Amino acid sequence: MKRIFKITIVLAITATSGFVACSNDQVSDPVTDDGSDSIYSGTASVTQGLATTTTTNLFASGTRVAGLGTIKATDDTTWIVPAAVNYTDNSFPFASDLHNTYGETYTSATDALAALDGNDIVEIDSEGEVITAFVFADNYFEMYVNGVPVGKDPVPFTEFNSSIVRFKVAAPYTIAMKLVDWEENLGLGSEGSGGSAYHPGDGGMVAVFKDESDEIVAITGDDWKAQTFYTAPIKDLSCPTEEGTTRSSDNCDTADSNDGTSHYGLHWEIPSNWYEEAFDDSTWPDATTYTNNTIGVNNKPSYTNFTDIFDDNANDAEFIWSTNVILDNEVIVRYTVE
Ligand SMILES: [Ca+2]
Ligand SMILES: [Ca+2]
Ligand SMILES: [Ca+2]
Ligand SMILES: [Ca+2]
Repeated sequence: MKRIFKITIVLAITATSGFVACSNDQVSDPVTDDGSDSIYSGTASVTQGLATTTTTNLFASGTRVAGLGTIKATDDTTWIVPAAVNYTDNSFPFASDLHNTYGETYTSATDALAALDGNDIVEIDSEGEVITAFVFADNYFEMYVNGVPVGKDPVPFTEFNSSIVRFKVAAPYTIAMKLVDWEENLGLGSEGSGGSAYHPGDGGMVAVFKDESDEIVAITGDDWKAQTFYTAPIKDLSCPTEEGTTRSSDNCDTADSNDGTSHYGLHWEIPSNWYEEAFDDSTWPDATTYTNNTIGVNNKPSYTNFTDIFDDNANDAEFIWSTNVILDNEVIVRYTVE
């Protein structure tokens, strides 16, 4: 009787294990650092480890290396990291400098504007008004208005810079920006910092839009929309959560690491018409705001020279990003000026 009983137990365990393994195969279950199985439950494509470098450095004179790479996910999709950008596309105009240590470094917005001859103004509506945007992004932005490229950041990674973008448009109009928190360890969402080779850097973007009368017509804040499309590093695939369209990594560890080579990345496909006026962003999460201290701009002249713009007493623009300013590395924000 005992012997038969034992055989029965063994068969039961085998059957159970077989069922679990079959289930795991269907979700391409990777293995976490500690070797334990971890089933990812979200909607992203999951990558693990370092990407293959495709562009060594977009901006050779920059302090940190601004590379691009590709990486294949467990579902066989391939992703460009940290983001597909138009940096080398000559038809996408560069923004003008407010403060750029590789270009012009103005001490006031007035001086920066005085240096412009008008050729920088992108015309969207011939009957429109010239709008001037002041932008500081950690680290990189591409801006569209009504689907028209109006300005891209001349410095993809570091040093930190700030920019002016001017365009002629009639209200209402929609501002759409691709924002990238750049990375040194491509696909891993991290960079060297403070003795750690795998420090997850942070993002953040602030912008102020003024009309021809120098009146503010728009500022960044929580009335913008923000969605993340690339989140890394993820150390444990059980930490990300999703609720509605919100892709949260608030439960995930952001600590530095000395070995991030096995960390994961989460990638979501960007809608092809994300920059168009007609794109429906109504279901996207609202932007999350961050303080100057959180972003760490108080020692950066590209910010502090222009606090009369970025920290206007009566109408203070706030840094925005998606819900995780550290782990979300490619974010799209949108706002319609009525
Ligand atoms: Ca930049
Ligand atoms: Ca980051
Ligand atoms: Ca950054
Ligand atoms: Ca501010």
